[in-house]
Amino acid sequence: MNESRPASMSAFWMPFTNNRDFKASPRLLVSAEGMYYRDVDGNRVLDGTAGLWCVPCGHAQPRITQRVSEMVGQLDFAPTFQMGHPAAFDLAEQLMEYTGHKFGHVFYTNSGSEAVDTALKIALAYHRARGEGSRTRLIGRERGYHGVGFGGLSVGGIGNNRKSFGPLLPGVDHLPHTHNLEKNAFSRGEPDFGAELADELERLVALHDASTIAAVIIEPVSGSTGVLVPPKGYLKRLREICDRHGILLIFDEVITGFGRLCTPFASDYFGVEPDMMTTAKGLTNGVVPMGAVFSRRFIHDAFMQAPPGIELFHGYTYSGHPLACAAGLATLEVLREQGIVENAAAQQAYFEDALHALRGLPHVIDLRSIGLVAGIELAPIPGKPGARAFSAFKKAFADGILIRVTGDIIALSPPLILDKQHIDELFGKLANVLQHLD
Ligand code: PXG
Repeated sequence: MNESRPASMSAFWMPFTNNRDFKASPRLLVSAEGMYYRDVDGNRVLDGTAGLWCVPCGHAQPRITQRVSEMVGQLDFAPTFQMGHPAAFDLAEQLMEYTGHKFGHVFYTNSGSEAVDTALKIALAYHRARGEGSRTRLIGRERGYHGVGFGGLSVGGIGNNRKSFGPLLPGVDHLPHTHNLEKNAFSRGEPDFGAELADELERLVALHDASTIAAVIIEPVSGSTGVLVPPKGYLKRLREICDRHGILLIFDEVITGFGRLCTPFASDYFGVEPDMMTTAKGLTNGVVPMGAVFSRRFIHDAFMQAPPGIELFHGYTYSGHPLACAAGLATLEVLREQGIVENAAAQQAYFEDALHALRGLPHVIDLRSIGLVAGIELAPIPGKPGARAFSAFKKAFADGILIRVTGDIIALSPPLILDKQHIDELFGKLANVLQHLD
């Protein structure tokens, strides 16, 4: 293993990174195991973010590592266009089982962004296949994050992600976001206020007419934009309005899927069933890139009415890559056999209490939590949005904890294998960081 510093950092154009700042004072990780990373100087760093929300079962999980190693020696690559390999079919069946057979089919991608674009394309093609080709409008939500493809960007609602790349897809509209600090600050779980914001969908239906609307896509809990938990009753109302008007409801569960809310999926937590669900990240425990779109049977059925031939002109070279399938199968085994989601549920109250104990520390204007996700909103430094949280991120890393920041919000989403000591370490060190922030 190469644990030395790279000779040059110039060539790698880093994603979503302040490249000049990073390269002036880099943070380099060289190994990982369980709840911890190790950096290039040999320091242990507690992973407060499960990588980028993608390692529910912890790092270097032995079963997953072993299965991927076996597969790479057995079948390094196999096409899935007019060909197949057993693991791709086995994983799909296992995923149907893990989601309680609420879905009938799964389409593989390599990332969350591709899963989102795939789901949007399936929604459009589904309506066309049924003779409702006028349903072309896609509806997202302000502050939503659905990856970085042109489809996901268009339905997404984060200004900085969109502003440099227009024109985006035409015929897109957005629901308002649900964040309301005046009414909902310091909520545990779903906030009380804001279910009626779902009725904005009725307003968009009145404006555009249902016959032009294909789908609504939302994150059940918004992650990247800073942990926005849906108000009580909001998602149920959205589901009802979609049903009333024949609009498909897509849940983007890229971060909420595979246990993050202490239930297998957010749809289980909220008791609301989407028509399609996009996933990635925890699907393979982050070990091999993979995304997947889950679809209810009636959607797939509509495509199977077409004359014989290719039913969906869509797919990726690496859809159902053998290594990703091996990682996915092993991840499901680990989730089931090692009670990973059950452990998350057992730690949840302690985690939530530890979070809310930060109330009163300097700059903290909100604490919010659901499952094993926590959001800590800081008052911005006037005229320098994001600077305070970014400084917290750097101090935290220097103190041995990895946190994520977006704007002036800190997001925590640790691996689900954590125990009380990890929670104490994470929040203890974070409190210290907050106490010493400018
Ligand atoms: N949908 C959602 C809801 C996501 O959170 C994507 C789609 C895109 O997935 P890919 O695999 O294409 O990146 C995401 C990704 C963060 C963070 O720290 C979140 C994501 C990615 C990187 C950082 O909040 N989510």
